[in-house]
Amino acid sequence: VRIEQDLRRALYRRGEFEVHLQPLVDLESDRLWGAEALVRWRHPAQGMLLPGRFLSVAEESGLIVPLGYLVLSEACAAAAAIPGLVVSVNLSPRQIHDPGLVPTVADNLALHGLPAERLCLEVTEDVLVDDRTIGVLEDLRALGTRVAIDDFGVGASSLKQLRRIPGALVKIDRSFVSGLDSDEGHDDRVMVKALVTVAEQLGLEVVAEGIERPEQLAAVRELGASIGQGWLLGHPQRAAAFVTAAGSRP
Ligand code: G
Ligand code: G
Ligand code: MN
Ligand code: NA
Repeated sequence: VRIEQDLRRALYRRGEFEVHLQPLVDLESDRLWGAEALVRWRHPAQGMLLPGRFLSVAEESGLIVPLGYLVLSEACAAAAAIPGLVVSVNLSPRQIHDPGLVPTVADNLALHGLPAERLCLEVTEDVLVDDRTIGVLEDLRALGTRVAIDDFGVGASSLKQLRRIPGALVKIDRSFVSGLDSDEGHDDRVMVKALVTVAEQLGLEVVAEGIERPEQLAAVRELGASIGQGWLLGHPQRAAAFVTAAGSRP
């Protein structure tokens, strides 16, 4: 209850939440393709809190809905300031089921003058087993936004679900990427290769997450992932700093 009150105050009275952006890099051209929006809580006493510390409370209390709209708005504003950039925003189950989601996405695109294809919405594969979610994703795609399946390969869905979301980006969970450069990485290589093959057949793009070392980058490239994300390619940083840095990128 205390953290919930804290959260409410931080959101409505103190403006303590901020959006950080982490680069998504086109692995063919090495150019900046997009950025994932990651929320942080600049807590006055506890310093910078990562989502692991407050997301479950936000989700259970429903505060994730207004917090999510704040993230959406800041993410769209940042993307609109960087020519061609795609911004990717995470959606929790509660957000997906909020009746205001689709109209609010449409409002934000209009308000920030952001073309719909430059907004991507990330859901985890677990929510794909729910028909209601698929309906919402179809409505979002009808607006023209992109959809990404986050943390793919570790959840409760199956490869079969991928057919239900044409055009999606598939973000391979970082647990598959972490072992790619080790001697024991054979199974992970097999798995990533298989995912890329399935994705290609279905017309989906593959994003490799959690790239920390050059050997992992080389491996995901060779295995055919088209977009990369991870500390090697860039850490999350405050949206304003990201926008400034992107302006001076080659
Ligand atoms: O950096 P990291 O600790 O930021 O993120 C941890 C988790 O929090 C990720 O799984 C990510 O999907 C989730 N997350 C980060 N930002 C948001 C957000 O704005 N909304 C939702 N629903 N989840 C987020
Ligand atoms: O939404 P998702 O769970 O994919 O959120 C991405 C999470 O992964 C965030 O917590 C982000 O900070 C984290 N992350 C991003 N790049 C790396 C990386 O290279 N290594 C690790 N361990 N975590 C990363
Ligand atoms: Mn994500
Ligand atoms: Na992820």
